[in-house]
Amino acid sequence: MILNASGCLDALTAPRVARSLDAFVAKTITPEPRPGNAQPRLAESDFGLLNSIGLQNPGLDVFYAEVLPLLEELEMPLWISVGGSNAADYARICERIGERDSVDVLELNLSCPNVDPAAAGAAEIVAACRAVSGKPLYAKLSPQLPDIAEVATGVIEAGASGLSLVNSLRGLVLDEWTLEPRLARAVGGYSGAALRPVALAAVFSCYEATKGTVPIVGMGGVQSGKHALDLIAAGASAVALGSVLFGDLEAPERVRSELEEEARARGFERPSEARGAAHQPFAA
Ligand code: RRO
Repeated sequence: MILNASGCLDALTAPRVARSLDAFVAKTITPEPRPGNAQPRLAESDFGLLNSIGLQNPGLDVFYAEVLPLLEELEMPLWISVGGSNAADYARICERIGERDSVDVLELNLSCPNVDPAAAGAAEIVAACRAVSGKPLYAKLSPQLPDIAEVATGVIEAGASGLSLVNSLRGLVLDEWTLEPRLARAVGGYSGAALRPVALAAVFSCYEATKGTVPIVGMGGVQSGKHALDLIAAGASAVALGSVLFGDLEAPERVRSELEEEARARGFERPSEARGAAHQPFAA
């Protein structure tokens, strides 16, 4: 299964790529509109991209009335990314958006690097959302958690159905001559090729901690079918493409066919058969 990472495609570009994705993941929404952070918000860096969008979004009401109907026209499974500053914010969005049949999954963004962290703990947010919605809930976690596997098992116990691993890393890029930060807010979310080993390690340890019992969307620097296969071997059941989409809208199609070839070349009939191949078998 190949998805886009939240925030890397908007409702207007989506129709150009939608057919090559198994589901469309929308940019994170919050209860109230947010203008986002000051410009500049994007800077290229070695091996990746730094962003400081700052959760820019039209807010729940406008999303529900104007953006969701556009996404529904894609006639494909929709994953809606949910944000907020406390558990009640997340639950409010899950309750409202969760009513729609077109919405397959609510992805709880517990890891935006560009806004102040949620005051509530991850498990508390998941439990509040579980209480108001029967939809699958995926917890999107930060690669900077001191022990991501511990948080992963906590959110699963609190009612999450799956994990999205990982969000961007905090990074900084300085102007070559002025030595000032290239982003208005200085530090931003760093994604791209350099995130690959970090994402692999997170998927690997969360798969191990959950004994392969929950679905995991792996993401971080995927640019080829081999990168996707690595994440699947580490434990991902699906792979999402992020920054690669900014430069290459053909990437999902290409990665899908490369992934099938790379899996076959290693004796797997389907990529899904390679899930967990990087692990020793679990003790019975
Ligand atoms: O909007 C952003 O600045 C942002 C978000 Br919500 C996120 O989850 N990850 C990211 O790198 N940027």
